Amino acid sequence: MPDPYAPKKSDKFTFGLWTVGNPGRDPFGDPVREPMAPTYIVKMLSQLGAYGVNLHDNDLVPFGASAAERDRIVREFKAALSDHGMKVPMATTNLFGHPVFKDGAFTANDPKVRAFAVQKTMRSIDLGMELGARIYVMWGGREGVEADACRDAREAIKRYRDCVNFLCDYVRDQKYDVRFALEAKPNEPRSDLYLPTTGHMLAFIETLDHPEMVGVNPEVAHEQMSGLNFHHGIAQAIDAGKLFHIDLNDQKPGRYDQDLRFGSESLKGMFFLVKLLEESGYDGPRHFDSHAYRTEDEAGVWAFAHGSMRTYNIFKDKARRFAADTEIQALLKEAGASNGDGLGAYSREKGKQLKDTTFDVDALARKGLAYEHLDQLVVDLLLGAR
Ligand code: GCO
Ligand code: MN
Ligand code: MN
Repeated sequence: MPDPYAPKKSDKFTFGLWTVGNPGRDPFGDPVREPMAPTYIVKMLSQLGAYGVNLHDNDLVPFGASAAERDRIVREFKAALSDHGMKVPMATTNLFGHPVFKDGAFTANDPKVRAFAVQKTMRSIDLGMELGARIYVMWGGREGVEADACRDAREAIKRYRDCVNFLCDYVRDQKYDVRFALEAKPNEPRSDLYLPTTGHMLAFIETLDHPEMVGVNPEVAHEQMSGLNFHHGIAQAIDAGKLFHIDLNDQKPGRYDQDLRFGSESLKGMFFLVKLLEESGYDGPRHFDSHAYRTEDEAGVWAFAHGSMRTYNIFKDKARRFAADTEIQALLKEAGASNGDGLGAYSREKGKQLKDTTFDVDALARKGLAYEHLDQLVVDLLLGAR
């Protein structure tokens, strides 16, 4: 019998080159795995059923490569994409690896560093366009501080805005068909990062010159580092029409950015996330921004990649079962889960009527909501006891 959870191209699963290509270096230890060529990653991921790969400029073209070298690398990479039927839906810029970015990129105090960061991003957007990307992610890797004395935080926000506005105009001028997705993170690698959550990003976007070109790329681990409920943030991004991309992984609370395999820790939270994505009609890539444990060899990396996609598909199936489960649905109906009856628009008459209405608040307060039972049914469903 074919595996019902096997990943398929139509599932739109993508991985960063930097994710499966992560050699397992950490602040305390050296790499434990050999580097993998991007063309090899493309082949292997395609065989596993992935739809595409995403990249930072320097995941593909080394920092400082000559124009001729760049063109050769890109040519070979494009050939691999076409040989293996793989897409590059998203591209991004590495604005954190080189020491020049030690004080940040768009927010750095030195205007030459800010200008270099914008130049690097423009070139990296060109590369993304050449590879067919339609989403451009901006993650402010080192846009933050250890010493808050170094600048007024309002100045940092203003600098970040100026750079994003400049890049939006660049893209418009080039007539590139691409949208930007901003990724928030509260800390790491800096002590504190500016624009730390998806909510901050959503508010910031409205202050841009072209807010319609810019949305968000929320990451599970980043919001969980802040102690937030990830799927609530996603619901708000969807509600605002701003969920342009998503970084799936997992995270234990109160730790460094662990980038764990999707769904390996927060079973219930990730179930509700997948349910939301699937039921909302989100049709963007399901991108995994995570990596295999440092204990793994190459076989472990592919087990990690396969497991990420498989878990997503299991949750998708569980979401279908949740919707088809008559007991769960009856409880939801009883609880008024979809009852959106509201007051409607204000009128003086309606306001007066409402003020004069008498509510039996004790009766309302007495009513049990049966959420314990409902939640247990979800647990049963997730644990396979239903
Ligand atoms: C991290 C980030 C990055 C970004 C990537 C794309 O915490 O390291 O999540 O992986 O998503 O750089 O911009
Ligand atoms: Mn990410
Ligand atoms: Mn991350």
